[in-house]
Amino acid sequence: MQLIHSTARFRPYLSASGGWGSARSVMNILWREQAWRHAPATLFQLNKPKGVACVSCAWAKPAHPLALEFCENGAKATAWELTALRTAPDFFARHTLTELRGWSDHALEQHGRLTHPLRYDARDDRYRPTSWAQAYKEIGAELRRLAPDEVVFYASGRASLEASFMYQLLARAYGTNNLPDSSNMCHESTSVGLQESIGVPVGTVTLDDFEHTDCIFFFGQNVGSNSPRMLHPLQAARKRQVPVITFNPLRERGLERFVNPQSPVEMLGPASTVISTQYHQVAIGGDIAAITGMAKALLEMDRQAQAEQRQPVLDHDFIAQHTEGFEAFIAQVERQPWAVLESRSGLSRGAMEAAATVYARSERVMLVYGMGMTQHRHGVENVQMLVNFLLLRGNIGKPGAGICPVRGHSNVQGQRTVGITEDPAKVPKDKIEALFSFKVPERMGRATVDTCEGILDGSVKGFIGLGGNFLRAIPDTSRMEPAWSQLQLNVQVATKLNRSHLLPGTHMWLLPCLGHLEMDRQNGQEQVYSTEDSTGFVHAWKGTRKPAGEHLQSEVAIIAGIAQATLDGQARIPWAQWQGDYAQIRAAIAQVYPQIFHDMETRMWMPGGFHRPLPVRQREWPTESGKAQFVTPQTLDENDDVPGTADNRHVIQLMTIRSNDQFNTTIYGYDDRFRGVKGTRSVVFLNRNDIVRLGFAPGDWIMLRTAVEPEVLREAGPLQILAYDIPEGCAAGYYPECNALVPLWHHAERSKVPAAKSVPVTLHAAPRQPREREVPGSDQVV
Ligand SMILES: Nc1nc2c(c(=O)[nH]1)N[C@H]1C(S)=C(S)[C@@H](COP(=O)(O)OP(=O)(O)OC[C@H]3O[C@@H](n4cnc5c(=O)[nH]c(N)nc54)[C@H](O)[C@@H]3O)O[C@H]1N2
Ligand SMILES: Nc1nc2c(c(=O)[nH]1)N[C@H]1C(S)=C(S)[C@@H](COP(=O)(O)OP(=O)(O)OC[C@H]3O[C@@H](n4cnc5c(=O)[nH]c(N)nc54)[C@H](O)[C@@H]3O)O[C@H]1N2
Ligand SMILES: [Mo]
Repeated sequence: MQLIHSTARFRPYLSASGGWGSARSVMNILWREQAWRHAPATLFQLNKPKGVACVSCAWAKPAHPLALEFCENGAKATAWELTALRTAPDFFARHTLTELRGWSDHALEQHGRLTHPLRYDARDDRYRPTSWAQAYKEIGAELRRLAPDEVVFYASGRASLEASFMYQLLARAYGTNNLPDSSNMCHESTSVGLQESIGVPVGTVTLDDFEHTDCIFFFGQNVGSNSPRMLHPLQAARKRQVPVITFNPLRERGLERFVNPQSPVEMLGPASTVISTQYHQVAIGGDIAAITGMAKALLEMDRQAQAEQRQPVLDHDFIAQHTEGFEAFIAQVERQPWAVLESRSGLSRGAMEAAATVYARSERVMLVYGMGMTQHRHGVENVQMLVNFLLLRGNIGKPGAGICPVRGHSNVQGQRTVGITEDPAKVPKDKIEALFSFKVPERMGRATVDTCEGILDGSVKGFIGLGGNFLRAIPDTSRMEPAWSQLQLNVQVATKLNRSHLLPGTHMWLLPCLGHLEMDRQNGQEQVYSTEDSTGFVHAWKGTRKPAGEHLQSEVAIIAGIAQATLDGQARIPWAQWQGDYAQIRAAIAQVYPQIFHDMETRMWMPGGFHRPLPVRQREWPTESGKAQFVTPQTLDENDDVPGTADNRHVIQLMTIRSNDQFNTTIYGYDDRFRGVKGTRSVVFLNRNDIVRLGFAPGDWIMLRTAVEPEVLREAGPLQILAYDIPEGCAAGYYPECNALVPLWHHAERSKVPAAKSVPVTLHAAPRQPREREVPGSDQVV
């Protein structure tokens, strides 16, 4: 059920991103979470060398941080974790799970931190407290009853390198490579696409590059809400007159204007920094066409320059020496008529030429991108098209240039580095086998979509979740929920209650863990842990706050507990010793991955962390042929399920996006300040011409239905229509409320990232207008 708040309001937001709006928003959440007393001290330590890891995004942590190296959303995430509110056993004595299923995502998490290990009791439909020892013993027994390939080990991208390394060893020693993770719904298109194009699965840009670049492109990434700390280096670049060229269907405020909330001069004065110097509102799924257009313009400029005996526009030496596939790519570009590129991208030829002109003038170009590129049917081609564009002028492997995927969770990139992957070929099998005396299973494991398929057909019977909110994050909600409650074993390690915990199967445990801001003592010693950020830097961190409860265990301890109860002697892994001293886990990581993690114990404390080796930065390409690859896209449409023909004009492409008041499925509140929405998430953003053409009016309540595979009814709503500045034929709605609309099979080819940014939908009048405050469980603060 949707939340309809009595004070829903829409009013365009006129201010810049950052500024007083940001400061106010931080104060509100500190107040609501009753975190006034202790959170500010933690905020001062965030993202500092020897400080505390922000639990929010994966953006880089500078060696020379600002006085306050955190953003509005990092502060919200901090307050959310350090809340004084608790969800203790007395809460579960009062509420059955049937009742809690009626609560909103916001109300569930807002109730506060989990405090006790819990086991579901079907007799009275409640969670009851249990002891850790009992929980491990019973979970171990259930795991031994199941066949290893019937169980999956999911990880959300927050767990530290230490916990992640142990977790993949647990899965593999148990006998399976079933290691789905949140990046399967996120940047897997990057991992697949970049690996093939340049030979590494990660981005090439570091913070330093922001200081040397002379042009930045942004594709499908909402910096103001989702990686706001990047606005600081971006603002510095803008002050050097570096042009920023953005491609995004929405005019996102963070990409338009910014006021640094830490600068008194900016806060008190009228000036904000203009971020984007060109803003192209590309149609959803129109980026391949837009980049093809820019490449076409560059080719024409290059020919002209050569004819006039001026310096060529393309970097022909680089292309000849370092790349393959250029001719095929160029032939494809030349075949596309401008009229087709204009209609597919939704941009004029002039707009594409204007962007190409700035690109041609710039010597060091960086390209930043996010979910607007990866979450499409052709998400992998999208990523590869970005690389093609950079290769045309040798913009990889020199200072100030490169590709910059903006990762999500704080350690999502690092998890993959230390072995969280379904593919056994991607882990150093021989080293693991020699060190830990067990055979790494050979069978390919399940990633996220395969896991969902297995839950649907019954072949996945057990689910261990190391954080996250799997059931809410995956597509096809109405098909997945009933199947989820058929699991025989479900173990969730979490800090807060969420919907994945509320549909128990036969045996279900909810295990509360320490948050990353909290002090982790083992054997009387304070433990530290480490993460890898979005730019490939590895940092050490330490939690400093008093834990939210005396019964919480660390993720490392929980993994060790389950492992010891499950594996008898199948492997020689010193679980108990590791739990007592995390430095020993790091020593093991360094033994398995010496090139990246050698001398980790000292290097991880360097200001700014240490960088993993990235040969691509020196133009060594670890691809099969040793060259970077131009990969010719097979189509101009990022989503070709519903052809854009005249009889399909009632079909609209929906992207599911984040508000400024959420972290994934964690909903802090109901305002999306930058987009002018207040007090509700039950809206759909539409172009005014589409609204009228389809026979509706702004303010009408509608249901959205998925237009592909119509024999299966997939529906979301009721949602209120909001007339918005978005290209025709495009719509936006919020994730996770709209996840029911995304068919499970509607994912990127090859990476299987759910195509959450392009769901073909149709609009239908809602059967009734929802009543105000239609929030079950509204004893909660909303
Ligand atoms: N505060 C906060 N921070 C977060 C998160 C959060 O939820 N809240 N989530 C974290 C996680 S896990 C991740 S992965 C990242 C996500 O951060 P982003 O990558 O910014 O993801 P989204 O918010 O989904 O926004 C995608 C952007 O792409 C645009 N877009 C959609 N479709 C297209 C398209 O076809 N072409 C183009 N060019 N643009 C398009 C949308 O308008 C939107 O601006 O942020 C991380 N940081
Ligand atoms: N339609 C649509 N679907 C999407 C997306 C989209 O843009 N559109 N985005 C996708 C993306 S990019 C991602 S990354 C996924 C996110 O998927 P997940 O990572 O699975 O989901 P989160 O919402 O980040 O998980 C929130 C929960 O994590 C738990 N938690 C918080 N901190 C900790 C901790 O320190 N330890 C442990 N053990 N638990 C903790 C809390 O209990 C909280 O309820 O969703 C994906 N789904
Ligand atoms: Mo993500």
